[in-house]
Amino acid sequence: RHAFWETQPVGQFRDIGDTSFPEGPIEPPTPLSAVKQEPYNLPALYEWITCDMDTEEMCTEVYILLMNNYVEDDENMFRFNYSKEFLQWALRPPGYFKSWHIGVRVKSSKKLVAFITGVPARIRVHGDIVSMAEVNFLCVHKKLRSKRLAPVLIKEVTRRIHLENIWQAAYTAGIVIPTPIATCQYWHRSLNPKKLIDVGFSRLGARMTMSRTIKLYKLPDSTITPGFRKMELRDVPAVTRLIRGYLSRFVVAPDFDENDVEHWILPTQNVVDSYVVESPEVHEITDFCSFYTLPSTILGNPNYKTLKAAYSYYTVATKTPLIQLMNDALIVARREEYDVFNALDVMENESFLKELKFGPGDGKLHYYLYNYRLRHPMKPSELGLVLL
Ligand code: NHW
Ligand code: EN5
Repeated sequence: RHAFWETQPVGQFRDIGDTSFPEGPIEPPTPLSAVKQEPYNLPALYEWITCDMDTEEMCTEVYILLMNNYVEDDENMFRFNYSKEFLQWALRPPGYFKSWHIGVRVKSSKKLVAFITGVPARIRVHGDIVSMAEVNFLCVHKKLRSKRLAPVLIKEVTRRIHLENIWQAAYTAGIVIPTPIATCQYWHRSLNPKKLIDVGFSRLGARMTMSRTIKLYKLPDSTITPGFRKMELRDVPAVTRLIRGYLSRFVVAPDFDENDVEHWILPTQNVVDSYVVESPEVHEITDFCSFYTLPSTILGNPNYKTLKAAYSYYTVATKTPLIQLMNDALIVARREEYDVFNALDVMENESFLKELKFGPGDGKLHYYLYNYRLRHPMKPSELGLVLL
């Protein structure tokens, strides 16, 4: 069934429910000298490259490969269109390795036809902080699909991660492979319902007219929570304290320090947006919310080219009711002309989704760990990790 994944140190379907395995690494690390020193073989027409994401040229090549060949929904109506600025942000966090940004070119034409990446992260699983790679942006050009190139890319990124003495990884996918640690549901909150309906992202509900639908999703022009403002550099220590305290409740979550928060949470124009609540009385940061920007290309629509989507990222509410904080996030997203606000049912998100008029999407997101076994699969609400 899974000729490749059955050979890998991941939980196997046949072992589900078997609690005799201990939690933790499936295989021990090997000495670095035992890690293969040469890249895996590619078919003769292709060659490996390490992508220098500092250069505009390389970023543009990667951007174009993904724009034309990355993830689509099940009916091929939309395709993720990560921006160049987003890719630079996602791929160059504190301590990143350039050698983990891997491309495949056609030798003769030098055309980029495949890509895979890792970035380093400390991820806590129950009580253990594990050095991992977050693997993302696996992509093979549409014309080279089903030739078993993906397993070669995965083995090569694994090899280069091992060379940095890292032996575990976390990743997400829309497909089921051996074996998810959690399966999450995508939810969508319409901000621009007319466009969403026009492009086939959503449908007019039963007994609903367009004008009733627009009214249903209408939001106020300004936020409601006193002291709600964009996060600034000076907020990093307070936001780090909030997020560390909050994430400690979940079974799997990143172990963020101030450098990580500065990179991953501090606003970056058109990439990630974060808002804090500064209590007007004592000037203390009591809450924050964040979302990242990931547009999708609308495939084959004569009137619209892109769907502007915000994805809920990390949110911590200690004083403001979570529903009110997220409603303010919706208000700023609408004001900044996002068409839709997406969220997974991770962390405490279930508690606001229905009330704030999110509806379940047709997509699921499965979470995976490489070379780390969990004794029990998790509920989405036990997950404190959002991957891009
Ligand atoms: S998920 C998004 C993945 N990308 C896309 O869906 C883009 C559009 N599709 C494509 O480009 C986020 C191709 O269809 C791809 C597969 C390249 C997906 N994860 O070459 P073959 C991520 O980037 C397995 C894992 O013939 P293809 C996360 C598949 O099950 N495995 O297929 C990435 C089969 O193996 P099996 C996937 O369609 C995490 C084999 O590939 C997969 O031409 C990567 C078939 O290969 C997926 N999304 O190319 C794992 N899709 O055993 C990281 C297919 O079933 C692991 N496959 O026979 C950790 C590594 C680091 C460890 C460090 C210690
Ligand atoms: C992770 N780093 O399927 C990368 N998206 O629901 C891998 N559906 O947008 C992630 N099909 O339901 C891969 N509209 C997994 C995600 C792949 C992309 C994907 C889904 C998630 C999605 C939309 C459009 C469906 C178009 C036809 C959807 C319904 C919205 C509606 C709004 C009003 C209230 C009810 C729901």
